[in-house]
Amino acid sequence: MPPSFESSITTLTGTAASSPVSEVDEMHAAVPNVPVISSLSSVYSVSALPSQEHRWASLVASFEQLYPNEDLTFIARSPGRVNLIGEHIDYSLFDVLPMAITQDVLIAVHVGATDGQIVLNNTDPHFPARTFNIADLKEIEIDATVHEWSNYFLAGVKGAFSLLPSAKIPSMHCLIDGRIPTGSGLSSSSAFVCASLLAIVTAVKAMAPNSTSFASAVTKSDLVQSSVVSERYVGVNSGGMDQSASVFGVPGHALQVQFYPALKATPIAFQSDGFAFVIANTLVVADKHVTGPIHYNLRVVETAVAAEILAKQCGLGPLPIRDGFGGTVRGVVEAFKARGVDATGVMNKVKEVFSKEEGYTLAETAQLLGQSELEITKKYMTRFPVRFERFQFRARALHVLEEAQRVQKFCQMLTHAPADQDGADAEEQYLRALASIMTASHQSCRDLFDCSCEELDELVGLAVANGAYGSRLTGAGWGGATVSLVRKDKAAEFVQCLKKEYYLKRYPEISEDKMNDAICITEPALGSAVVVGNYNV
Ligand code: NG1
Repeated sequence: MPPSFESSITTLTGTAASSPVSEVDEMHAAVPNVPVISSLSSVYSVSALPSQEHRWASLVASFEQLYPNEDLTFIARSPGRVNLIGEHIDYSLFDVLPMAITQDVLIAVHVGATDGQIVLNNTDPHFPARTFNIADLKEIEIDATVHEWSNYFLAGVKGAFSLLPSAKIPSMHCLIDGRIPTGSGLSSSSAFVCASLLAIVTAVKAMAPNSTSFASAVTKSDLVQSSVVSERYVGVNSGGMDQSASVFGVPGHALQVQFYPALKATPIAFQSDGFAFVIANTLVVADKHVTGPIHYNLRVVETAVAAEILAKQCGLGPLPIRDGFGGTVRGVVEAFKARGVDATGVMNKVKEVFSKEEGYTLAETAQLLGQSELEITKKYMTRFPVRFERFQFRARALHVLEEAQRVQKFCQMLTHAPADQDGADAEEQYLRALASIMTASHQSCRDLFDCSCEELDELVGLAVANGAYGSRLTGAGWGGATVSLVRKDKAAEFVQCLKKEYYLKRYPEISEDKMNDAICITEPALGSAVVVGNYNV
């Protein structure tokens, strides 16, 4: 098994790292850097390579056409992710199990023009070109209320300045090519922020005096931690799963990402060859930057405030806080554990403290917390505003606790697949057991966390009816994609069935290309990388 990558959690629970890159390198001498790669075959799997070679060649050709007098210095890449299990628990600091996928964001960069500008072009014509003066960047404000594509790059700029406070960002002329559908639950936004931050740090490093290579531009853990903090500038009170998966991804492995007591990503190899994961996009765009106040950001508030109330009502004392924001359910579990109360005991406490199944008004919340409504609003709902009638503390906390247990069980099972000699029956039972955990996760997301939607439920139902062992929404939900566990030898047939029964029924005009983008058999892929040199093979 490849080693796990560990680093201090301080920047996830505090502000972004603030050490110059040389110090960062020394500090993390034992922590792997983002790789610098010279060949596409190190980035993509054999099956993905032909179409990726074509895509990269066309990106390079477009770059040369756009900037005819400028060399392509490097291409920064960060992939999306699919989460196998562990939904909406990263911001409560519980483990999750995502894997990086082939679909990614590429930023082709020329470094070293003398115009003092960052020029951003996008291969997608929906995203018009943008230019920024480098002199303005340090003070630049990101208006999170405006949905503007370049905000994600600017979030990367913020991250670069927090990582390298005295960095001199050089002129960068960029062409961006993103292949993760937005709002699909596959983390296009985090991949873009990670790729942007990586591109900027790599450019700074490339232009630094005495720089001889691109190596050691940034450690993986610094890239993750700064990206998490940076993405919050775009208006989402983000957890850390997406950035961890995007950066730490290992081909052929899922990643058990831990946030407590320190950020750690442990690759888990799939022990059985008999199954595959299929991602199917509902094509319902889940735009959490728009719906944050009633969906994602509200859930972050509900779970944090639920934790604070539990601590107060059960006399647990002050909880360690995440990001200056509030306590976490993980903090509650740890405090109870120290008092000899196990997970079932904690669930009983949740039911006892939050006995009102209909939820809690702000006034009732204030009473439970012993704080004024104004104090609560200021602390939890000002930087990331939310709208609600009643907080659903009981259902949210129960989902978090149960989902955390499902992740542990799923990880244990992944590492203990039946051996070949155990026979086909044993494997069948194994796959069924794995999948039942996924199905329970979907039910909990639907019923307790209320983050599913009609189309997700329909796709999950169709998946199971068409032979998937199990299926669930992946990512934030409210639209986006599902992930299904299927037999490898049945995966292609399964994809055809869903095309017929979901896509062609709901979207009769849909093209074959669009369907192929929407549903695919996925493989765990490499995380972030800088590619320099040969962009063709
Ligand atoms: P997506 O699917 O990218 O919206 C979001 C969060 C994750 C995690 C999941 C739910 C961000 C950038 N991503 O993912 O951290 O909380 O929802 O499990 O906020």
